[in-house]
Amino acid sequence: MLSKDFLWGGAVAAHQVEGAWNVGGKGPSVVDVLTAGAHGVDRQITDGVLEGYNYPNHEAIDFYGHYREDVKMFAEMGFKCFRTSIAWTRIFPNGDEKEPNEEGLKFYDDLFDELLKYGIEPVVTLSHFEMPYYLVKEYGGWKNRKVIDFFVHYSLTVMERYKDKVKYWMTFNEINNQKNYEYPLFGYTCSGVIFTKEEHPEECMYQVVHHELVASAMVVKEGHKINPDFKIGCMMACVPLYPYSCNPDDMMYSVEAMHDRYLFGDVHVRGEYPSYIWPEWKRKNIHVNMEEGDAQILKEGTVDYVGLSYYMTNAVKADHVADGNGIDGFPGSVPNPYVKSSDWGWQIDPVGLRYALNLLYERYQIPLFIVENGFGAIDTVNEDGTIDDDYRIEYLRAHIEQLKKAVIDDGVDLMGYTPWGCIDCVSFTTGEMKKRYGFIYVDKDNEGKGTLKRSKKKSFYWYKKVIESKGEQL
Ligand code: P53
Repeated sequence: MLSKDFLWGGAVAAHQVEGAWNVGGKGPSVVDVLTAGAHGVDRQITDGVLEGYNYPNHEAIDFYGHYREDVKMFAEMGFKCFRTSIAWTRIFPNGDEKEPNEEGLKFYDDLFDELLKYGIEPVVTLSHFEMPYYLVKEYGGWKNRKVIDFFVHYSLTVMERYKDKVKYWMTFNEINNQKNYEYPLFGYTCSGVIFTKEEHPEECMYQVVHHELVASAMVVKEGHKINPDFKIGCMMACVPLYPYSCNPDDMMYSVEAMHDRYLFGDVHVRGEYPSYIWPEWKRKNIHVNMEEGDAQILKEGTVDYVGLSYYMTNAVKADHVADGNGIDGFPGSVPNPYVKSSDWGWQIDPVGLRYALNLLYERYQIPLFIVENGFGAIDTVNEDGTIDDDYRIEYLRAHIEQLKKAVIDDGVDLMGYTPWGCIDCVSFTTGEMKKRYGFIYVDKDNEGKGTLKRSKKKSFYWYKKVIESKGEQL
């Protein structure tokens, strides 16, 4: 059985739920210039906020105005924790100010108080695709080493402010997304840089990542001084890459391809770059500028736990390493004939979750936390207003079964489980509303129309039972 302290909950990110993009002194962030797209239609990055475009994150689901009502529903499901992020631009609208914006700080005080009122632990991501737009325009995003100082100042400001309210932190959401440097959305949202516009895109990507890894380590180190009880983690998109077959070439290629996934966590957890990266950089003529003292900082700021998102696996085939990195895949990835896919082409593989947890725990031997998992699907509202999302229940049930095996049969130290988009929110990759993950339905469509009314789906009642029974009643 899972322990009674297991952190059952749900997850969102500020920009995907809050809305109020220019309210309370908030400055624009990188997602405020992202238009709506669809499956197969890329979100555009516009040059500032322009007339005549649909920017779905500007209003999102107005969690800013509805959080009391929403938190009450999380409490009704029995959440032990709730993962969200702080919008950097509510605290530092431009990013380079010395003094924080009090109104922004106050909002998160109120939100965390509301959660704690119900005994729900806030789990907070410091940077979830929301860096200030101003830092992109004026400083070139994370290419610029100065951004390290701005981020550290922001992080320590909020850690100091919420030191008695928030215990669980994560630095950068899915820092490894940007390894897919050929797809602009990822570099832009992780780091405020469009790598394809750079002379040596891959080198530039590693340079910004180095800055982020240093910044993360500084925050871990200094954060622990603010409150030694803080648990500060990293966060990685965990997409295990299976060898397509037992052909030794496929097997070996999957090992190589996994280096690209692991690199980020390896530095976060072990405090140094792994052995495989140096020959790779040499082969590719990549030079990353590191300053004296960086190695020391990385060593001193290793994380307390690994947060991960898990949605899917991919299979890779050595003789398909042709077409570069598409949005859905990795070089050499081919459909896995043994698993089905969602309407958005994400492969559904619950056993892959147990595999992922084993991989990471064998490698790092520090606690893991599944901070995202879930099923993006189109929901239909019945005439009486109910929503029968059995497909979502089925997905989550199968994944929880596997995570239990990882904990109970394999001995993985797992802190908790927070399904993604516990309330419907704006999809990150497509900007759509119709790609829904929630236990709670929000009346809003892709065009931004709707009353924003909240209602409970069938999965709401199911998840409540799951938590009540500590994962026994699936
Ligand atoms: P949407 C790829 C693989 C796994 C997770 O995505 C990913 C991605 C895309 O980078 O992103 C996370 O909304 C991300 C969330 C996001 C969620 O997955 O496109 O941390 O912000 O909403 C789901 O369906």
